[in-house]
Amino acid sequence: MQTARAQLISPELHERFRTAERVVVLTGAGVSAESGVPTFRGGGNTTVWKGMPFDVISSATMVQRDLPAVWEWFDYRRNLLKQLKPNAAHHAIADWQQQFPHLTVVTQNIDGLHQAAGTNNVIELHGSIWRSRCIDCNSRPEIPRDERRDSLCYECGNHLRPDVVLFGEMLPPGAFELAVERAAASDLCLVVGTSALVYPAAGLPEIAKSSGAFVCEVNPERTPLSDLCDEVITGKAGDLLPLFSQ
Ligand code: BV8
Repeated sequence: MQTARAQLISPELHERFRTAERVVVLTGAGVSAESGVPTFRGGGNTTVWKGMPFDVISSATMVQRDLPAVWEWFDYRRNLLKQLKPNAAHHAIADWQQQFPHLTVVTQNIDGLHQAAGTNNVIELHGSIWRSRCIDCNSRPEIPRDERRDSLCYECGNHLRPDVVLFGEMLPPGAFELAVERAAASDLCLVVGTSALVYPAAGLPEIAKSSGAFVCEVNPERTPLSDLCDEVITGKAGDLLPLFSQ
């Protein structure tokens, strides 16, 4: 009787997974879906907050126009996250640190669940919901889980904003460059739970592919990246990722 793994993961991917040295894992909201974190797009709908599509409330323009409204959106999501835990997909990825000499986890997620599962040196392309940033002196205070969030900077007294990358804003200095470097040096690139619509993050698998890496997508739905991939595994990350190391 063929094991579940054998049915879902090709002998070639299994061999690549067994022998890979340099692995890059790019994740999106889908890897946190089984933890209860709402995704942005799913079932054809796009997340709307108080009548605004998420890429409007999560935009640089909105910070200029109405910072309290932006905070209300991120405070709501942070309070949701407080009860949520990493799922089997986050834990599988964390365990891969023991298997691969060079594992780089690049995430678009701001939820901190990879780190909560024990993954080190996560490249947070879009920042973190657990940090604020001063709009003037750029200090980045952590937001304590169980205390009220400060709205003014301790250093200079100016307003704090969420330390996340909003639409129309540059990614954190060096983060994307490091992700590109690792993707270009990788021999296996796993793309997990992303609709691959937001750039420049969605451009990373192509960089890995054009540098010779084997690219595999894990997602219940096809994405604009599926045709580029050497292998597409259709299903939930929490069900599938633990199978890779079996
Ligand atoms: C910038 C933080 C440069 C805030 C986020 C090129 C072409 C077109 C547009 C652009 C381009 N270059 C730049 C742009 C503009 C824009 C962009 O890409 N727009 C898109 C909408 C077209 N990009 C930017 O603005 C970026 N900045 O380019 O700066 C610049 C700046 C100034 C001047 C000159 C140049 C900044 C983008 C970052 C924005 N911030 N997040 C917040 O969280 O609110 S983006 C946010 O949305 C997420 O971080 C993520 O990146 C994206 C959501 O995508 P996913 O994570 O993939 O989630 P989604 O719900 O869409 O999909 C979930 C998937 O999981 C689905 O496929 C589903 O099937 C799957 N799934 C569901 N369940 C499971 C599952 N998979 C596995 N298991 C499951 N159980």
